Amino acid sequence: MSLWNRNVTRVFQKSQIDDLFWDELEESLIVADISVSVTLILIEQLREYAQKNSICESGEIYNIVKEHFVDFLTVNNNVAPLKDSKKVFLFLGVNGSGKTTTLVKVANYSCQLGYSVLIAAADTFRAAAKEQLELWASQIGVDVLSNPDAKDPSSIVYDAIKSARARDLDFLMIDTAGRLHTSNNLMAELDKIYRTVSKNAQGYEVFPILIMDSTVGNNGIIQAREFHEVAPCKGIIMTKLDGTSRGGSLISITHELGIPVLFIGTGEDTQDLVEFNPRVFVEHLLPNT
Ligand SMILES: Nc1nc2c(ncn2[C@@H]2O[C@H](COP(=O)(O)OP(=O)(O)O)[C@@H](O)[C@H]2O)c(=O)[nH]1
Ligand SMILES: [Mg+2]
Repeated sequence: MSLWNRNVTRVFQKSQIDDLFWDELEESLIVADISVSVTLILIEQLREYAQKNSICESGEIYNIVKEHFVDFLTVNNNVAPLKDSKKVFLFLGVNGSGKTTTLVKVANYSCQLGYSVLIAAADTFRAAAKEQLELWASQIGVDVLSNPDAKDPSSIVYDAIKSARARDLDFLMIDTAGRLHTSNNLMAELDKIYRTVSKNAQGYEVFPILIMDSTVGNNGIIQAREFHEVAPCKGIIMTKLDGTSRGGSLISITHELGIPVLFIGTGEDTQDLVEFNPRVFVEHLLPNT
């Protein structure tokens, strides 16, 4: 049974709305990875709504919670990452969050839509990162630009942008090394990568994407804030939603930072990428029983 069923849904099994109900709801949301500040705002709005509309059945509140969640998750709904302009996508996130896998998925999806893509292997830390990328890229028929002698990922990024522009390609997708948002050196390196991209990407929109593992929990908002500060993220992709985690942390991240969720990852294959739909996501969190 998921955290959400065990906690949030259980609170609603009690039909009477009283002070204890609100306390339990508040606690259950925090346990289910909604940040404290977002939970407090939500509880206040719900209490006000219940009072104004003389609601005493918890079932009615259940549906209002869902509507609020859909609202919180609907950010810049018109951002269509794979349309309109040429882009340099920068895939960011902590180690193992799924950056490389997701990059290949997005590249594959872009190719299927008819866009031309180049991949830059700018993870100079992980042994065999380049080989992993080249193997996958060859399977989907996309070129990879790499440089085994380069120690500085910014130099690879620079060469890749030059190449994408010379070939007039639609998208450049840059794979970066995983880094902890708390590591100053690596975040400084990311800052350099981001500035190199921004300075050289004339004619391309710079599009950092934060890749987050759905099991990240409440730490997700802290991670997102730190990455967003160094390289303002235009989108989030949450991975591993095929597992038991429901990714509740996305609600506070989108609400607090205003970054839209673009896709979700639903497996380890190149095809396992789904466009994000706030309503479907919320129905999964809080199903109608
Ligand atoms: N089940 C599942 N596994 C995933 C998903 N995305 C990535 N992974 C796995 O997570 C692990 C780390 O992925 P990788 O792309 O190398 O992460 P990186 O370090 O951020 O580049 C690999 O074993 C991937 O197969 C997903 O959506 N679902
Ligand atoms: Mg990687």
